[in-house]
Amino acid sequence: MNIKLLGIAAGRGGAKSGAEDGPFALRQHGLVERLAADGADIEDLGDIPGVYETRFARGFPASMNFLPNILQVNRHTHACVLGTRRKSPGAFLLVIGGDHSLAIGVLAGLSDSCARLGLIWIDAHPDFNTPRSTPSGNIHGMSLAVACGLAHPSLRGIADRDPLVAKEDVVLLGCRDIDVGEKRALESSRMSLMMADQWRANGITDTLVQVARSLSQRCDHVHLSLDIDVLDPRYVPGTGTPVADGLTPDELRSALAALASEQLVHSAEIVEYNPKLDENGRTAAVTIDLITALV
Ligand SMILES: [Mn+2]
Repeated sequence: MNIKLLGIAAGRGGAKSGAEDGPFALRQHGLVERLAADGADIEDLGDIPGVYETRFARGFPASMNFLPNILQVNRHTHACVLGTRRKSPGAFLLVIGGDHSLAIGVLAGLSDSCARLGLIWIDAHPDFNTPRSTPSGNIHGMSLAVACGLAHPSLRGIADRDPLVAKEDVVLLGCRDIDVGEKRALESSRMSLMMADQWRANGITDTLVQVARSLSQRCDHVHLSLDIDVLDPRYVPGTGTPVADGLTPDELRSALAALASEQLVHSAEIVEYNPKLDENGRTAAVTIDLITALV
């Protein structure tokens, strides 16, 4: 498979620092060599820098921490993703993060380069807050809302398209921690959502393959956004917002391998690996295993 690997060192979307070092750390742990050893034809596009400031920007709403920084990263990401898609439409775009705010720029670039985007969002959190509903002001908890045309106009102005994806073309899987405002917004949007326990009861692999098949029937590009906190923190201590009772690496790895064997997704991002919080590279090893299964 022809893979374009793009690191996005986004680190201002969450409360804890360290996610910006994720792409560098995954490369240090041998990600590129591992993919090449599996026979992938891989071009490493390098990293987009993700942290431009050291302090909270003044003059911006407290409900959107580091907004100028995050806008800059996502504008850069949008241009890079759009350019890569136009130059190499047949290649698999593999994005490594970085915190989940980077999804805004990735989805902006994908949306501007396809006719109809499909999105599978695998995450312990739906990231469906708006500046009005957010309890923390952290933009990594708003990325999906932005993509669906909610949230602040500035975050929605990056792509030509708004919303970046139609709500009926989004499926959320693996959620375990939903804020009150998110719950209300998800219900009124009639978003398709499966909590982690439901997903397991319905079969992790079968469900994921069915979801991807149905999206690929109506969308010309299907993207997977994978937040590693969907896994149980016992296996991935190196992530900023852990939630108990998650999936095991084996469950997710099998499901991703099934997706890959049918080539049902055309791009993916794997986010929220934080090397500062990792224990002896355990989380990096699991993350690299998942990425390898996916491509
Ligand atoms: Mn997330």
